[in-house]
Amino acid sequence: MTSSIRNTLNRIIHPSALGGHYVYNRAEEERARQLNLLSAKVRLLTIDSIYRAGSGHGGTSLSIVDIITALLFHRLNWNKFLGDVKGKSAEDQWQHWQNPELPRDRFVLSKGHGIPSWYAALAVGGYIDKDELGKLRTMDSRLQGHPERKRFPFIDGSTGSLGQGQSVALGYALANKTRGKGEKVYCIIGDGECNEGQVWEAAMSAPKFELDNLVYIIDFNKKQSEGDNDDVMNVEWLHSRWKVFRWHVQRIDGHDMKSLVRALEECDKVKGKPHAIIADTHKGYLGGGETFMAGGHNPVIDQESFEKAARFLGDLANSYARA
Ligand SMILES: Cc1ncc(C[n+]2csc(CCOP(=O)(O)OP(=O)(O)O)c2C)c(N)n1
Ligand SMILES: [Mg+2]
Repeated sequence: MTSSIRNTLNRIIHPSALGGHYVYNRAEEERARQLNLLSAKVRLLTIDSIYRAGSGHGGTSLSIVDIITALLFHRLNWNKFLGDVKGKSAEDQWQHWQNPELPRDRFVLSKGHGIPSWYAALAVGGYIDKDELGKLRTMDSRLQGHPERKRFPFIDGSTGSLGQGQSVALGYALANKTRGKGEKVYCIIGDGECNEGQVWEAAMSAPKFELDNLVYIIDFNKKQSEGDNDDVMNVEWLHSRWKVFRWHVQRIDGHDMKSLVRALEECDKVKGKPHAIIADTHKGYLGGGETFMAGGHNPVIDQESFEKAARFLGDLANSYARA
């Protein structure tokens, strides 16, 4: 199939093409402004930490910053836990995190190579010290290049081997439902990751157990490490595939904070089915229509690119702060 036909079909199945147009109220606009401000800060710290480390997955991390910001600062019910551990020693945080009685949602970053943006978001929220970001990817640091659950709190799955995080998330959701705990499980998946067979085993199982407490967010940035999805293994049919597997499916602009918040809230309303949010994103997205280092997967960040992006993000943050 030629890519122009595929693009046309893609537009037809996009909810906005079906008249799914929302009118947002003032409170929603204001919340989006605050979240966008946080997003710009998270992007800045993400790039800064990768620049200082000398390596890391910049493009990957930047494409999910808005999703991560909406989850951490708006959606996850971690307020009690995070309030209790803010400013505490690493040891105290760790003890607290391990408490099985602690009621809290779960978060699994299945595309584990995007973890720098999660560390950055935790630093923006004040849950870890900003200085610790300078230890990204260093020996014995808690902040490894892929998430390690047994080394660092705030992580519910050690990931990096693509295709496995969905199964971990599904296990949490099943356990939660069985125990009637009413907590939600969120999992971010790469679109290239959807080439993995294990993703579809999880996709098949969740509806059987009616896991409406499970939310997969697919980072549909159209690229993977080896190039464009279309050239590696086509996943343009993501939307219909999740539907066929009997999931509640939404497709949104993954850089639009209002759509993200609305889609996450929509998941509370639909019962009896697991939820897939297909978020259209751009690899290396900086905000305001700009892309960092041509959306490269894991480019080595040179000083000029870093400084240019830092200036841009500083201006962007100021514009949200003033608005
Ligand atoms: C099982 C497995 N196979 C291959 C890899 C190597 N790998 C790392 S990132 C990546 C591409 C992932 O693409 P996508 O899920 O679209 O994430 P993005 O790069 O867009 O963030 C691959 C193939 C891996 N980490 N795990
Ligand atoms: Mg991708």
